[in-house]
Amino acid sequence: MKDIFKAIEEVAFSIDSAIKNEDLGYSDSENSSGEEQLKLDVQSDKIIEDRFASVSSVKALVSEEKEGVLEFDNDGEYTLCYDPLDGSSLVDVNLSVGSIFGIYKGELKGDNIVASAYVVYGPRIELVWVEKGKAPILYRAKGREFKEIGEIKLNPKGKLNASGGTQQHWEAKHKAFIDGLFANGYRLRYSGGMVPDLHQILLKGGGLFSYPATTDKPNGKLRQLFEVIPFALVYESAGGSAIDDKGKRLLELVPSHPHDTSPCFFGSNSEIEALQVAYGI
Ligand code: P6P
Repeated sequence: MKDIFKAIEEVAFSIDSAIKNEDLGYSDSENSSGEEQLKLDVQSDKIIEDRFASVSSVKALVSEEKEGVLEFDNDGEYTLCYDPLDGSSLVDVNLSVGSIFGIYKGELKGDNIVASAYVVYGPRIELVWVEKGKAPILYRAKGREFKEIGEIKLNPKGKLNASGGTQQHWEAKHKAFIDGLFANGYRLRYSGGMVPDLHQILLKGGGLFSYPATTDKPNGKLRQLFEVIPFALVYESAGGSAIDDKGKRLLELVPSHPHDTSPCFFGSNSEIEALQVAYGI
């Protein structure tokens, strides 16, 4: 998978350049989830598609920005499922955004993810890469190269609380649980960008990221293949936990459609255990 890692390094610099220099306007199209696409969404997706067309170990691409599967004519063994620019609507207020990559072997489901990566486009470009069975590794851009910084390990208990979703649509048990964390001194850290919000918890001592089932989004908002399962591999590999609202490991999800979503909770073990008690799961 070294060829995949190298391609992700290269597209990270290209997308970062597009963020900093290209038009922020809306395109005249929608993605598969019916969301209006920014020109940056479309451009980031093309950067990834063009680069991975020459990665011989990748036989197909599935993008959050497009319907269907793009098959390549090669003997590759992996399928790359990716969100090219998650949280792209935050670019026009100069907040950090990210790209998310899930590398799958075989059927597209949680059990079959073999590696994942994400890139954070912020004051610095940072990249986290994880292979199943190993610890996540943090890399930081210096000039036009990524330098390895070290392994990421989640503390058993943290102090940050990233509580997603519209609060007026939270279920009562979720609101009571989140209010309880704040009553116990947890600090709100939520930008509306999944990548920087989850990255911050990983690097700043742990805590909880939650995007629950809500009355307006009963299956949650975040996509299983492109966002939820890749980050579940990162969090479990860092020593934390990642579950849905029924207590199922997110790495056991089996999407019935490539754009299926799931309620999701990522965090240090202490906070996930507290959630399980509060939810009775
Ligand atoms: P809400 C960005 O649009 C995104 O897909 C994720 O990056 C982020 O975690 C979530 O939506 C934010 O959603 O409903 O809390 O604004």
